[in-house]
Amino acid sequence: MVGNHSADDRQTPTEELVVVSNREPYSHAYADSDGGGDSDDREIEVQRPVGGLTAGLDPVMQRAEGTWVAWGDGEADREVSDAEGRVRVPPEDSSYTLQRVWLDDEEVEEYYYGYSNQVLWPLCHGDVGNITYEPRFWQRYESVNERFADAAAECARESDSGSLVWFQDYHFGLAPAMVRSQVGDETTIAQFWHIPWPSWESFEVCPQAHQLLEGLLANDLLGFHVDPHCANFLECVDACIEGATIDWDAGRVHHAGHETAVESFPMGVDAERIERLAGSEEADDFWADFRDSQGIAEDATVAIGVDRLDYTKGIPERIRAVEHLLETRPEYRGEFVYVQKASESRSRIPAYQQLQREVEETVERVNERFGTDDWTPVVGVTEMLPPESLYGLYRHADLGLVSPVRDGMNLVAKEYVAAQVDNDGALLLSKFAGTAQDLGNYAYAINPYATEEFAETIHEAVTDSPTDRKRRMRQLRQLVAAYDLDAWMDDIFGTVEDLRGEGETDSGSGERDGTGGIEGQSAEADGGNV
Ligand code: GDG
Repeated sequence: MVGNHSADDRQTPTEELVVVSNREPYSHAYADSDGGGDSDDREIEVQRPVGGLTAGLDPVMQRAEGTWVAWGDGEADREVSDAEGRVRVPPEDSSYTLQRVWLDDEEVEEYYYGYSNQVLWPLCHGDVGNITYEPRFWQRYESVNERFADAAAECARESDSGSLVWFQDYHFGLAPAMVRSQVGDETTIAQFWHIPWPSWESFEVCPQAHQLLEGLLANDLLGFHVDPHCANFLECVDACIEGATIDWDAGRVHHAGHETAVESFPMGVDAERIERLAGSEEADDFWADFRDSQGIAEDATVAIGVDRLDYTKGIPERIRAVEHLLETRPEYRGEFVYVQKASESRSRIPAYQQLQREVEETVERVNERFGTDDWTPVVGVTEMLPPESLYGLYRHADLGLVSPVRDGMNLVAKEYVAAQVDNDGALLLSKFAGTAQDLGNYAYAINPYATEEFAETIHEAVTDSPTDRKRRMRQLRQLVAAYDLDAWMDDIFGTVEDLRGEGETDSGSGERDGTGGIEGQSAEADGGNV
């Protein structure tokens, strides 16, 4: 297990690191974005990552001094980039290059809102009913993958010491093979797929199942959050790719003269930072103001849910469980408040508009049914909160309700745990979130569809003895702190290094270029099972 490390023993690839993601780590916007004034004299401000992977990778990129390839979607991005779309970041102390890829409106519509989010997203979450397929989506996905692949391959070719190209997520199902065809075996290609991989029974409905699997098998390392997603992927390769041989135990696929390692790395969060911010004065001040402004009584039992408004997150199911609790256990009326922090997401897509309406209607119904002049059972928050405020909400909420119907991991569950600096919260966690593989033993397990049981589990968590709740929370906090975001990255970089070692032994070359290793202590590539 990798964990509890200091800043000095973190791994940074010494070869050129090229990260490819859809979202960029820094975007540029006009300070007065009301559209007024001449763009020549308008002030430009930099927007930074607020959390999660992008914020976590930024310091790694600063140490590695590599290149980050991403869609330049900021309105002032072109103005600050050179003719090739490059800009040095971070702005105050530049240490790496952000290579922007420009996408026009049609490309965004068809590649991002189309194939990525109306085909692959529902497909991978096993929700085939929400798939909307159009041939133009696929054509655009292919051509945009080509654009990102060209940019990544060019960066890889510029390095004398070999490169590691690291793709993030489902927006790039074809790009690994496109890069491989340009750079050959000298470049290591890895990818992390942040969402689930479905069974073959679900995946085979995809018209491009074969092309996507071929694209991904060009990776040297393909990572998923948890073992069942790796097993599903191997099952799909077995069913669809003729001539591929699979080592099921080791998680290796041999195909077309190339080996791909398929392994799990359960992503973590920056637990130390969350704990620090959750315990800050700003977090307490936000909570006090929030409680006052929402009329939440000081002794109320508060539960929180934090999600993008997405149909995979089980938001209406959760509110219905709260409704059932209030219906069957009247003692909670006037005493229990559920805070739903939901940020708008992908709202150009009809399924997301429909979900938004459903959530609004469900909240309204529960509040009309049970609410009184001085008590609102369900409080909705839609604005994006700064990290201190979000962690303040987590810290002061008695219960964290995390009930996705399907989720690759779900970082909110881990953030809620990291923010429990007094060890006094309780986490209710869906069996269908990847996080359940890590935290399932100590969280209160729920099935989001089983409304009555879900409501009873809320009651159980509230009425359990404080000693039992604290015991569970202490265990959860240890797990979240031990395998944090840095440990996750170390684990991946360590595995890349091990694989390269294996490749060198296999080919008998012994040495590749003398600089192709990774600095720091070697991580144990154990798939991160904590
Ligand atoms: C995908 C996979 C996987 C939300 N509201 C605010 C805010 N957030 C942040 C949370 C959390 C993030 O958004 C949401 O992350 P999740 O992991 O819960 O979900 P997805 O966005 O669907 O992410 C998922 C993840 O990729 C990583 O691999 O876990 O399974 O679906 O970090 O904190 N942050 C701030 N203010 C808000 O109002 N600052």
